[in-house]
Amino acid sequence: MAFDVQEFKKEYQKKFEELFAYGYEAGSKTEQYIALGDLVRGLYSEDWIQTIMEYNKKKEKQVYYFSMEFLPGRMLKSNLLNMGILDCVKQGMEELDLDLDEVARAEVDPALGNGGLGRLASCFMDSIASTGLAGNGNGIRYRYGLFKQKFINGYQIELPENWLRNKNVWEVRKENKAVIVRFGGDVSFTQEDGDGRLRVRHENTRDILAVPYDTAQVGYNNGVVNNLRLWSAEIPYGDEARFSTEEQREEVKRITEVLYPDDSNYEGRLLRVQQEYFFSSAGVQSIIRYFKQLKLDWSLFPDKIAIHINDTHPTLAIPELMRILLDEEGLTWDQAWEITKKTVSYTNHTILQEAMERWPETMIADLLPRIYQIIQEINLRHIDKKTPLYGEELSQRTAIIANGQIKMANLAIIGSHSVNGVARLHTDILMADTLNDFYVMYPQKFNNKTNGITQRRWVQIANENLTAMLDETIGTEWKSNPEEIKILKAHRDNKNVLDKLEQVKLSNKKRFAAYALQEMGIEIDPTALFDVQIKRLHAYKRQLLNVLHILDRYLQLKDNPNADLQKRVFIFGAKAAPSYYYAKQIIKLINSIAYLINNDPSINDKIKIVFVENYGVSLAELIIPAADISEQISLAGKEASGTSNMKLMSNGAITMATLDGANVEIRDNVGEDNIFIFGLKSDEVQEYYRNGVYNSRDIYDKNPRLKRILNLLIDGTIPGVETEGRDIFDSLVMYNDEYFLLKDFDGYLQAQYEADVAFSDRDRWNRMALMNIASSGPFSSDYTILRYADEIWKIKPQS
Ligand code: Z57
Repeated sequence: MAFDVQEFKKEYQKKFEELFAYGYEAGSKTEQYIALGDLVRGLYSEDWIQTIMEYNKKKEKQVYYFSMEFLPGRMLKSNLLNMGILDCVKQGMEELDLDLDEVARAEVDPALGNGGLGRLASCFMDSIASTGLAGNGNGIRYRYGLFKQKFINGYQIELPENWLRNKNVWEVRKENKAVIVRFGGDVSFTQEDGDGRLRVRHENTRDILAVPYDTAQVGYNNGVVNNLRLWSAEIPYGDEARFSTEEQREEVKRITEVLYPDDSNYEGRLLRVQQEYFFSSAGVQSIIRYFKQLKLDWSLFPDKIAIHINDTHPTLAIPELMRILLDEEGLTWDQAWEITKKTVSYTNHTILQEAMERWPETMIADLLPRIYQIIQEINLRHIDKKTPLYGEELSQRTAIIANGQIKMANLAIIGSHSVNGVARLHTDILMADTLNDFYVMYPQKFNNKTNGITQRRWVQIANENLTAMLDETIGTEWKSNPEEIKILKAHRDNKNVLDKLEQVKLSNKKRFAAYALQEMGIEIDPTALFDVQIKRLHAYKRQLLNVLHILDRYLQLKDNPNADLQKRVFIFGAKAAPSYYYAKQIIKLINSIAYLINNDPSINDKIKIVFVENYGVSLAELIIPAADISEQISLAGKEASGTSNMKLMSNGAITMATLDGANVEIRDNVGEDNIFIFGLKSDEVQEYYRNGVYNSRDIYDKNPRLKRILNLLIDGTIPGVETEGRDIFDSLVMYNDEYFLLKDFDGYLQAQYEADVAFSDRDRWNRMALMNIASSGPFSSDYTILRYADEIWKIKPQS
């Protein structure tokens, strides 16, 4: 981008004065940030217009990524990086006596997602633009993002996250692109004269206006600027009379008021399904409007449009597309069904039963009567067609409607042409087990797309030290072609490079140590081993197993203050769903243990525990570059992929892992010597579930080391956790330990011991870190997205 430092300084000063009517020096950080963001938006606006015009002109096939969640993180620096002006702006700000990083921190991190699924959507948006693909995001502009987490007396407290309190400089409200989404009403059929076909009349609906807010997705140094469209619910213009009471108006606003805070857990709430239909319908409507303006035959719709649904949350896009093609455009069922199936593809992100969406039939019938009819018809035709081929039993097991419930995964699979899992192991389990009935029927629909991450945010922005070191050592090709980072392997025995790597890590650890001291008053030693577990709090992710290991070390040091153990800092970041009582108990337990251990002088600071408040994208950018160990210890078979495992690996952390999700592929890439693997394998877990012989009480009785640790939970050692300690103890010992923590405990300790040994040999550890960084290229979401484009969406990068 043609832009120099002097020009930037002039433009920035001008922009600030235009916005705030005084000089930038006197402005607050927020104002300084808003002026910069506003200026940056102006700089890409021409490319943004140009990109959209090109797609239209060339009638390029486009993909629409429908996702209930997006977690983009702060956008200022990623936009500057992708526009190629990060260094120029940093320099200019410095000359204006401003610190870019400080100004950038004034941006509110938009928390429009819960965890992995939402962050994956944002990595994908970045990669779609950066690989030059014609792609759009479609989602919800929540008025309040994921709750802000506070700890009070060790307990999680949730506060509303008013992310829009300051101006959002990136979004553009497009009132002229608004559409109406209809709820409720009565459906009837009339015989039209002439062709004699049935026409649908859908009357007395509650109409809600969906207003799009568009945000640019800037590609990396390629001039492409795609669009992320987030919808907001409003009262239709001129319809104010129908929403005369405050309550009626509130009801409209409620639809896009707040993100549901549950990750991998389904809550059958009416408002949730309203949200799902709202953004699915609005998205499909705006696609239809675009397609009609191309003036092509409807049969060409799948050649121009791909709709991808991120998990089952946007599945109502399937019957909604059917509805429009049938009722509004007059296509026959068979025509509409062919188009719909060819257009839609679906990603499954979990095998956990509690995460599977099932809506009561009556709820959908009342809320979306026409959509309900269409789902019934899809189901009837499915059963009619499959029963003679596969028999009654198997066909019925794949029914969309059963026992008064509508199963969204079944609808998503039947109504799409592609079903993918998010890591090799996960996809294998889907085909062999969870979705085997469907795999038998539609083997050609199933495929794997292992998740990925964008190294632009997770290395270039989050870890500037490492970026500089890599540029110096292997050149800059890795930035546009992440696989090229493998060149680093050539330096694995170069002492000079290994030392530099250690210095990079140390400076990142110092940065985190400063944060821990400043924000939490905890003093940590930056030369200690930083052991990191950052992810949603969930029983299957087994933060508790990490806790058992910490308690084991604590006891070892209590017994022998000179025990030969590496100094460690255990870092946790995790939010619990507000209604997930057990997860909240685990938070309280960890905080209590942190208090106990951090304040016990007898262990000589050999263990510190830092549980950061309000973990999210921005804190991840601080923690990940500082990590030595990456904890990926879910029960094998439960974590679909994981993506923090990839981010941590890219930043030189060594993975401590079960063979779950993408950990398996990480091991394959990095090699046995550069990872710590332990625990049950997925098939062993399955076998235990099948034969029911697991007995955790038995392990407790027979393993004195473990027994002593577990007893700490109930003997008053840990202050302030009477009920939590007892409940957690019971879940592990009395209620048979659903996630096999006790079974995996010994293997975990052994792996942790080996990690200690490895860390004490600095060259060895640095070499392992180097090998992890050098092996992380294949986990770039650029490659993942190119495989989606090639194999599922059938779109090609623009030249
Ligand atoms: C979510 O974050 C994930 C799965 C879900 O079904 C829902 Br709902 C939310 C996560 C998986 O748990 C991770 O293993 C995976 O890496 C991530 O989705 C992205 O695929």
